[in-house]
Amino acid sequence: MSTCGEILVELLEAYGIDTVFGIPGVHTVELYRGLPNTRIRHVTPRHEQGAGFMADGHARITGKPGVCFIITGPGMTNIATAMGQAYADSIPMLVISSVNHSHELGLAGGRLHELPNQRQLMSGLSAFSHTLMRPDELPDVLARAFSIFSSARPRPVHIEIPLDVITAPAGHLRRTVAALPSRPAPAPGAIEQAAALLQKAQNPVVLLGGGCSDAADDARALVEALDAPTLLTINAKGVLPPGHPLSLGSNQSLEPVREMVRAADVVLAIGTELGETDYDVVFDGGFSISSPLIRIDIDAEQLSSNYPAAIAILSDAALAMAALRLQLERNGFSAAGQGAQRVQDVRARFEQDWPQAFRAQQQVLETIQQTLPGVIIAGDSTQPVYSGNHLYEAQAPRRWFNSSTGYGTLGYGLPAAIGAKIAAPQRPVVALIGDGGIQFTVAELASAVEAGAPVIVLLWNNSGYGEIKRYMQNRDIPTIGVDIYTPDFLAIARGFGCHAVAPASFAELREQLLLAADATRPTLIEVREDADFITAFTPA
Ligand SMILES: Cc1ncc(C[n+]2csc(CCOP(=O)(O)OP(=O)(O)O)c2C)c(N)n1
Repeated sequence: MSTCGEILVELLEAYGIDTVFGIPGVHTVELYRGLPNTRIRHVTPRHEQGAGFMADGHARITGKPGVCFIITGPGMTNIATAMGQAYADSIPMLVISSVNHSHELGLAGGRLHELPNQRQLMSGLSAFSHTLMRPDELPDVLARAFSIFSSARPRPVHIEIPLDVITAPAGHLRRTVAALPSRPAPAPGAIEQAAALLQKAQNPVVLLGGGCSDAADDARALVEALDAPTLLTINAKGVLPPGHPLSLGSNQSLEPVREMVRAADVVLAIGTELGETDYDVVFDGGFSISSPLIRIDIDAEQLSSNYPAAIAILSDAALAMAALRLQLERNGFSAAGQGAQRVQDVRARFEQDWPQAFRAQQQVLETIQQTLPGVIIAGDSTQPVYSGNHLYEAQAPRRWFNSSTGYGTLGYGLPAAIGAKIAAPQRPVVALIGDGGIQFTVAELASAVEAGAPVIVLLWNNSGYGEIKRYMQNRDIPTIGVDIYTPDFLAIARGFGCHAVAPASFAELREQLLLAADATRPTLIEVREDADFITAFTPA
């Protein structure tokens, strides 16, 4: 008779899961018994944090949950950081772990991998964490998880299975997927109120967040109907196409943009938590909204956090934006036609003040985008990522994401890029990462080679924690702990079985990118901040 572990993988396949990231251990081997009976691919990272980041990168491309198989205890504490990043960025992730025998839970018996209360630890990092006490709970708990993934704000879900339950007979369980709820539609009255407010506005502003990633057409149609200057969070990059006349990019932290938001007579925020890492990357508390705020969000709690809403609409972003546009049309509304001009005026003011350091980094990013059309860039928390967050315009949603948002961890960029490449093998995928960040998860180069995921690692090497050093210098703090020893990354990458190059010009960078995009192995391209072709952009 099939065990609970075997039925679990059958059910995951039935829910459309095609990839699982995990490092097996004696506590999870029974999750693997049934895998060959499915078409699910197993990818082995070198650390559970890598598993979580890969699952996150995979989910950001597919929109489906990234799934991990993780051992009790150390496996779970290792993946906690990745769950924190996914939680903060609203990424669907399903973490299935083992836990000690059901009769041992909470007894502190000193069992292998035992944590005092693993579920309690994980419940702070997930939509919910459930201990499966009987195989019969399995279909319902999976239905709960996939209901969240399909129709609520996406978050990680953790399901832990005691060792005796993984092996318990479960052949009697139903193998079909549950009927999943559809996403909530907006209340008609709230849409009428919002339309009435927007129609009266002379200076509206629209703020689009990652919740609009799958609603680019509706978003574009709505902001054009409103003729409103529009800001995109970093996870919303690409919701408006590059060069769109109403787009102010992700520049919410720049003073001319903030002035414009303060001067707005109505602000419409959709699928955005209005959080610090998008609206206040300078950490000075300077972003504010003084006009009536209309919020649209799939998460009821979010509608009343950070900024109170005058009109709060609980809804899927696409459904609400389509309804709002229809209502404006019905009301015979046509916009004043000042939007593009307002955008141009504000852009002219902030573009003249770009920091000098942005120029070389912009050149690197433009070289990548022009050389590799359709590229996905998964970034870490490094200087060219910060400048790209301002400058880079993604061709489409889900093409630019990084860990400088939300939780803000280091070590994300490389494994997230591997997950993205596994999800979209036909696209070039670049990990944009610094010499500090890569040392957190560099061993995942081995996983990429093994998985046949030829990612391109663009390593920004400034021999230290550059951004933190700058931060210390600006505050007259001695620069302790930031000039770290950096190894020979080219030798390390080759040791892992990757190609490794250090271009000496932008022409060479282009050539290497093209070769890397066609390669069957990963390529590490090291760009040193002090290389001549980079410093050529810095004034003497
Ligand atoms: C897990 C974790 N530890 C520490 C930090 C603090 N931190 C943020 S950026 C940064 C510097 C990273 O250096 P590097 O990857 O070389 O990028 P650079 O700033 O030099 O461009 C540090 C230490 C963090 N964000 N996450």
